[in-house]
Amino acid sequence: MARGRFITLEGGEGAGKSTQARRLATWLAEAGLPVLRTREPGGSPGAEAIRGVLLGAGPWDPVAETMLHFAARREHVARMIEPALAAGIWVVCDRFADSTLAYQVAGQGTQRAVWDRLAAMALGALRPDLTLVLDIPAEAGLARAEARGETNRYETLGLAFHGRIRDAFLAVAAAEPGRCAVVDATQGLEAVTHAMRGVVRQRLLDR
Ligand code: Z5A
Repeated sequence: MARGRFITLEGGEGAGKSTQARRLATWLAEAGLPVLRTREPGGSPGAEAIRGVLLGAGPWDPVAETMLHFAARREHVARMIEPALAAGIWVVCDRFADSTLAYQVAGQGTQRAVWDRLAAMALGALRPDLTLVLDIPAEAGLARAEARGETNRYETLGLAFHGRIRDAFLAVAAAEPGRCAVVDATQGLEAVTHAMRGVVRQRLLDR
């Protein structure tokens, strides 16, 4: 049986990741592929419990927060993502390890070496086959998230913080063009969906 493909969606607040992850998973399922849509932090019972701690409490020491994200991720990878991929299921994940690089390393000042060590322990050789970086200026993304009405503690960290997050995602995409594709998330919903489908077709389906 062919291994499933692993697609992650990354980007700042309000970029449209959750909306587009739903659309992408539905589109792949309609094409006849078995699909698991999931999210981080969370995606398995233990990781969802850690999500509650991460979003509800704080502020955390940056290294402790980085470790909590990787603890949740390890649980998610071991119990959900790896078994799904091994069973031939395509996995669409709303945020993954690049978010820790953006939020905890670029945003909160955790050393990159800490991320490298935790990623090696939690992920082994696992890497996404494709990462779609939904790019939007921080101000516009925060405005969308605020208009939706719910906010969590990350959304209150200010424009300069969220600007660093955006730059970090763009830096990851520039450093790993084979894995990542940047999609202009300031476009309307349909245009973003269309652009993402084009990338998935070209990079994964037509090969
Ligand atoms: N975090 C971290 O620090 N480290 C990590 O390693 C990980 C995460 C994995 C999880 O929160 C938080 O955890 C996250 C980073 C941190 N920070 N925050 N906040 P979450 O899961 O609750 O939130 P999120 O991941 O940031 O998602 P979001 O704010 O909900 O944004 P989104 O998923 O990108 O957008 P959306 O929900 O699809 O859309 C937001 C609104 O915009 C909604 O009303 C849509 O209808 C609207 N929208 C979406 N696309 C468009 C377009 N194209 N045009 C117009 N309106 C649109």
